[in-house]
Amino acid sequence: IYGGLKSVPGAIPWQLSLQVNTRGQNYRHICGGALIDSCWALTAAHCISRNSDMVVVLGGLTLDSDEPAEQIIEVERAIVHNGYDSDSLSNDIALLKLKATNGVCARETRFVKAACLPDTALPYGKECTVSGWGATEECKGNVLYLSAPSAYPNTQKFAEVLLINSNTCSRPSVLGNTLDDGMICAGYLEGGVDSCQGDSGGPLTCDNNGTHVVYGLVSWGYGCALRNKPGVYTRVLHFLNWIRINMVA
Ligand code: 4AZ
Repeated sequence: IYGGLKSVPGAIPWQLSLQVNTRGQNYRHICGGALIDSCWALTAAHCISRNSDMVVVLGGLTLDSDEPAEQIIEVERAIVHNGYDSDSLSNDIALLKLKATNGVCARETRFVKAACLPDTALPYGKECTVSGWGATEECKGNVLYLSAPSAYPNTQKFAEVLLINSNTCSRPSVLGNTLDDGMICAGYLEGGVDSCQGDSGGPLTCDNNGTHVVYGLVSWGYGCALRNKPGVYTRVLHFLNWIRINMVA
């Protein structure tokens, strides 16, 4: 997260860290994700690599220490959208089925709680929250570096970003004709605040009359926080049927 602030415990209880263990090493953070039900989470398709042993860490604020509120749950199965295209990043969505222990997956606490799915389109210009452990801007002296170089934080961050009209986002001077109906832009055309590498799959949450809905998933961008290059998110509303069908399967 570029710009923004450190999160506080319990503020974003649906945020998870997706961690993989390749070749028997320690689990390491690769992406974010959003808990949507006790046994189900959403992430980006581009976060899923085959044959890797994955866990989700819920309720934790820091990556390097075990916290009492943490729940570490194995991923039983990842369901990647069959229309996912790694070149265009179309349909960049995956469901994670969590493994139950004694019939329970995530236990609801002050620090772990599922977000709702959206049921309606929200207006452009609306302020929503993006969060994760992705790359941060780096300050050197009085110079703020955007896009690169970057540092990875140990503590989760969040930032407020604005939903941006797709017509605006598709202008040649912005992202051009790289967007499809399953994507939504959010951020600031002036730059400075954005999601970045390592935030992928994590939630863009909006308040809809007091209900927190996962409106987007961090998907891609041209650099991070650059002028005229807002972040691109998977438009969760576009995938409701896919989510519902695959959560029963
Ligand atoms: C990435 O590389 C990435 N500014 C994710 C999000 C954004 C840029 C890059 C959005 O995973």
